[in-house]
Amino acid sequence: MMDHPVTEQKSLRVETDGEVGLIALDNQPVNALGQAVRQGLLDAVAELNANDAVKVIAIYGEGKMLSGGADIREFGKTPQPPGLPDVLNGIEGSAKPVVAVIHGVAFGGGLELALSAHARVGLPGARVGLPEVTLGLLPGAGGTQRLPRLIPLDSAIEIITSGRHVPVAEAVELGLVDWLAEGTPREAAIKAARDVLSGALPTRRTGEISIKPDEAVLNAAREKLAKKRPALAAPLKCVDAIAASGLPIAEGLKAERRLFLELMDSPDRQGLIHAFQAERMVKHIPESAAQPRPVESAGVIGGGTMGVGIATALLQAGIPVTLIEMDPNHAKTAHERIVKNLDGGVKRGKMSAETRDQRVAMLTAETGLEHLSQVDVVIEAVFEDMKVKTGIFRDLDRICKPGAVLGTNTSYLDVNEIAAATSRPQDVIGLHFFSPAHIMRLLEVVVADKTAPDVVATAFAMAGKMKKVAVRSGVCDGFIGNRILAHYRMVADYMLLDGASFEQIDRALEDFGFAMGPFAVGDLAGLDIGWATRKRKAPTRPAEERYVRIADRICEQGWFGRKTGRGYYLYDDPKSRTPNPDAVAIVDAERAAEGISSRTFSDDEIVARYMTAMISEAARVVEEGIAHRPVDVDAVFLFGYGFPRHLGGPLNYADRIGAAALVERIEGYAKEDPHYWQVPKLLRELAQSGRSFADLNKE
Ligand code: T1G
Repeated sequence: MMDHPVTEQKSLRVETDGEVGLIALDNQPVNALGQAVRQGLLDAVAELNANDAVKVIAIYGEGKMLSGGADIREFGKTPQPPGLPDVLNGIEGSAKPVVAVIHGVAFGGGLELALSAHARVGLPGARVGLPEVTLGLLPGAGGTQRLPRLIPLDSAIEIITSGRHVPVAEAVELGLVDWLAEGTPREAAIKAARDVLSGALPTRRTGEISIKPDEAVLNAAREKLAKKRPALAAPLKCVDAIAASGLPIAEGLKAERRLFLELMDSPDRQGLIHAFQAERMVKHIPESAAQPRPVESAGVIGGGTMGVGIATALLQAGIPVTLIEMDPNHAKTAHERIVKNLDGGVKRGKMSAETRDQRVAMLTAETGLEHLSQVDVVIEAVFEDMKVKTGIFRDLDRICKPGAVLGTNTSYLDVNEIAAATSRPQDVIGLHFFSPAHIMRLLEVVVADKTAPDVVATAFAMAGKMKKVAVRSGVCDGFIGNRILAHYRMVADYMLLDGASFEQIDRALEDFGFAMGPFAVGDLAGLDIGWATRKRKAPTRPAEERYVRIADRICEQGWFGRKTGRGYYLYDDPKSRTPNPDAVAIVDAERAAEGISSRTFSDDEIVARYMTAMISEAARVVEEGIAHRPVDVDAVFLFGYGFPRHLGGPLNYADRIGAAALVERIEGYAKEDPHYWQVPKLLRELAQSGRSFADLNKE
């Protein structure tokens, strides 16, 4: 029952209920702790402390969660007082006891808010975490000082340096949350406040607890983090901040603030936050307003690696699947492989055993397309051959119910041509999954000329259910990712032919931040894939294009990489990566055949040429409207190609070099090869106007 609605404002509500003062955050969708919320909290705590009727204060969140933390959109801008540390110190310093209710999530500043309260209760299913390190930061509002005061040091270090989400039950076990409550957040807040008054719920100011962090534990953490690649600054600074929790709280908070501000200025913070925002910005597309069609059931055609992966991903999202294969044996094998994938999810703790059983029961593997007559979505994942695909789509046109979405998983074929094989091109769309499709998050949604807006919206809604990062792409050879990949792979081959070893090129790019260099990636994926693409493109390859035959020569030996035990490298010992001497000999022979006298490349030059090729083709992809914005290209490479997350994606990284410098670089390279190295129109425009790719994201 509400006694007095005292102050009501957009982002926070204060009321009293007898002796209980209630503060409700209400800044949807994530109760981000923006300026209005911070000011509201400070005023509310003061107001309730001045209200003699109030004996205890409880803070909770409206909507889905307590709070998702500081407002990320404020970063990099002039800080608006009051700062969050001051607000939280005000809560901890409250003369009257303060209890916080955690429901949904309490992440970053949201958890720090709870830590500054004098007690905490959690609702079932809640999660807590300090993910600042994943944004290139550290908990900057007391998290590094208060968490080690409440839970064991090694747990505090692990939670802060990993940024992982901690289930509320574990948080209770650790002593981070006092106990599990029930009811709505408001009910739990009133109950917890009353428990404080009765003495059932003990309270204490976290900052008044004194601890002596064990140096050996801190140093062990530092050693472990120093070995990580790429070596980012944030995790180590987290440990330095935690080390200061042995000081009195006011001094420890000063140390934390200094370290936080150092990270706030770092390029890693800019890149990681751009990556965080990219994952969300790409959901906003021209077709966002269209109403998605329901997806209650799906059909997958083809039980190969892709079909099995896609079917697994659909089942993981709770979407029943009918998988069609050519004959009962293939259907059975596909069924077994999908079940094995689901069992893997249980083993990795991603899925409970009962969920796994439910999902297996949602899988049917059949022969005959007529089984797909009632499904809402079909995803074709058969051999990459236009004749085969158009034949299947003609059959689907006859069999599937009106309004069924007809998707193709082709990785480069013309979706317009596939759509034209049906009488319903508006229902046809490209759904390019990345292998393994039940693990890789990227999904390129390829919009053909006649694809209906609600079909695009359906693809994005389905991708959301599958926890995929869907990126809208136009129709071209290779869509966004593979089209750009072809370019920087070609430049890597040019450098190989001109004198850099494939080992040096791989290492240079791994030192830059890629998990694997291009030649190692080729060996992993299978060199025959690129070989098939090059053969397909051969008839239309311009005569003046420089062509490197090294990869073809390696493939002609049947060396396709890991799957054949050798490619650029030897794989007798799966742990090592030894250059294949026969591949080195092929490189030497090709240089000799081309009359090339090898030159040396510095690692910096290797990275510069490789990245300039990636950026140039990415600029063309944006210029042609194949990608909706630069950030869409960034998302493709962050979520599908292992681009270093702290660099934020190819075009975010391009802004660090600057368009003018990139134009200059390309003009320099063009002196050696004017056909390949041409300045993209968009890049020249940005250079001339002084604008950036980031500016284009805002348009
Ligand atoms: N600030 C501003 N906007 C945010 C936000 C935040 N912290 N979190 C999410 N949004 C936006 C998001 O961009 C999207 O916008 C919408 O809210 C819904 O998000 C001092 C410095 C909380 C688990 O790192 O993990 O605190 O696309 O789609 O799936 O120490 O958002 O609709 O325009 O993700 O329900 C630390 C980040 C900040 C948490 C909700 N906090 N957020 O997931 O919704 S740094 C984080 C999340 C900090 C202090 C430090 C998730 C979520 P739009 P969504 P969701």
